Amino acid sequence: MANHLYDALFLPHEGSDRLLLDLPSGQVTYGDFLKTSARYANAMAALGVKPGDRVAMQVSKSPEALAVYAACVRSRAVLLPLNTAYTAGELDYFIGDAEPALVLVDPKDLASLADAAPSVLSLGADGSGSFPDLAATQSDGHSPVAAKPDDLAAILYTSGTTGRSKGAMLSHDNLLSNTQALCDLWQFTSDDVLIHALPIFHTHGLFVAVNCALLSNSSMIFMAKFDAEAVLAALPRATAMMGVPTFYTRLLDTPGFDRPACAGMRLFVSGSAPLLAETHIQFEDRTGHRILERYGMTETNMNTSNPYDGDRIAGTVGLPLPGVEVQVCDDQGQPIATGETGIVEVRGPNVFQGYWRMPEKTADELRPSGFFITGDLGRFDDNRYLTIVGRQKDLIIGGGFNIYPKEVEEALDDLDGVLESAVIGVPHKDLGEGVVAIVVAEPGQTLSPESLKDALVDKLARFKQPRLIVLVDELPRNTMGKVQKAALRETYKDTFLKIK
Ligand code: MLC
Ligand code: AMP
Repeated sequence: MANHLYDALFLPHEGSDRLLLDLPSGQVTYGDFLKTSARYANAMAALGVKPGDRVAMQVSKSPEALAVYAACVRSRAVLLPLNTAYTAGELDYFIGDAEPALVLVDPKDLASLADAAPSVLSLGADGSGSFPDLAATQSDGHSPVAAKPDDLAAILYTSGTTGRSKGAMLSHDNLLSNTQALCDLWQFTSDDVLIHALPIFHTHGLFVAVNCALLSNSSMIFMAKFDAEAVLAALPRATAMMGVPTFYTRLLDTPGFDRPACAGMRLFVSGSAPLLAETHIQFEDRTGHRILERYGMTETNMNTSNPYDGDRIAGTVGLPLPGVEVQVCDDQGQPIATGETGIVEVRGPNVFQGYWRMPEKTADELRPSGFFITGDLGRFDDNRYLTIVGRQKDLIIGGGFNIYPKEVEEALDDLDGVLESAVIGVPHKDLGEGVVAIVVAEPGQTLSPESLKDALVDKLARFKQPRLIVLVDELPRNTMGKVQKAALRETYKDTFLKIK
């Protein structure tokens, strides 16, 4: 029986003794990885997980966590990977909304989440836990469940400008078609060794990086998290790396990161946030490599990329990927002239199936013609290179993680003594953008930035918490009464430029 994604990404590797994962603690071959995934798929079936059911996972990055992805694909279950930084409160929402049949958590969280779903089991960073224990009793033979191109493979939650987070539904073919385009364009082959230092709960680390390695039969140096020294030490064994801009600025700050260190590398890819042209130039001066910048998002996978052969133009995100249509439009969705700035819209086999159980939100952002309204502002040059010039959506990107000001403002406004707040992103030397909150106290109330920071600890993931909280008497507003965020961004623009 055909399983669209499994047959392309995993099946060719069954029984293979080729290296898939190179870890500080040892090595994992493709064949062994797939046997683990078969045991996991059998364990899921034993727990009553059926095709189409959701499997949520908030666990540390490990080979076993990656095997859960493969097990979901072969079971036609829908993977719901969750950022390890999310607090219990944030997790409640995702689990309530997605109604997973199985939730996998870190062993330390097992007791508090025991009732969150029909089955809640643990999976630790070292591969131990009640889920692997159950899987150890299962057979390592498993026949993949049939899956069509449009069947769902994953739901990835992305925050919204207003209201609740939305689950972007990605099909088997959304993932496979994009992987095929990227592997081809970036010329991945079985000679490649990819440095994998990204988290595996987002599109970049899970789908762009892992799927490219799987499709090309290459190996990954699989790191629990990004650490510039560890990457430097791994470079002589590697050929390629994918990262967010912070990876590259941190590498440039690392002694010994130079041309000889990068001699065996053929490709550095950057994405998820804007790479400064200045970083691109500094990187080339230091290493001789031109970083290849590409542009994507959770709902669409990857949309554009600078070429592998040909001009990689600093400050641009390159050309539309083969098979992907990109247009720059006015508010009505009408394409505008080359050189003019408008809203980027995208159509193609990469574009998601809609937001989980949110037909209205889906209709707001996905046109009947199939074009997805990204909310990014861009402009084409005469050679069809796209430059992202800003965002129409009110979004902050810190270290490649998205932070929606509205969510932070709501958390602040809920606190005792807070009248209102405005949250902005300003340039940050290390993370690209850092979060600043400007807060007004209720009349007669005395607040301190420290007490507000403390009060947010259990409400928001650490990466969303403001780095600076400023108390003011009133927020600047225009004549319409709207908070002037541009003025606030100007006032606080230098806050994080000196510190790291
Ligand atoms: C960590 N911190 C962050 C943060 N990451 N704060 C804001 N934004 C972030 N992204 C906090 C930590 O909690 C800590 O807080 C402090 O910053 C310093 O931590 P650190 O140890 O220096 O950070 P580190 O753990 O090294 O993480 C930085 C990072 C990481 C850049 C390596 O954030 C990362 O791996 N980012 C990748 C994100 C990603 O994969 N995005 C892809 C999305 S998909 P304190 O104060 O407690 O010490 C997508 C689509 C596409 O966008 O196009 O790809
Ligand atoms: P996410 O919703 O986490 O998938 O983040 C997607 C957003 O990241 C996009 O809508 C863009 O705003 C931004 N993004 C991704 N890649 C780039 C890039 N190369 N340059 C600028 N912005 C980017």
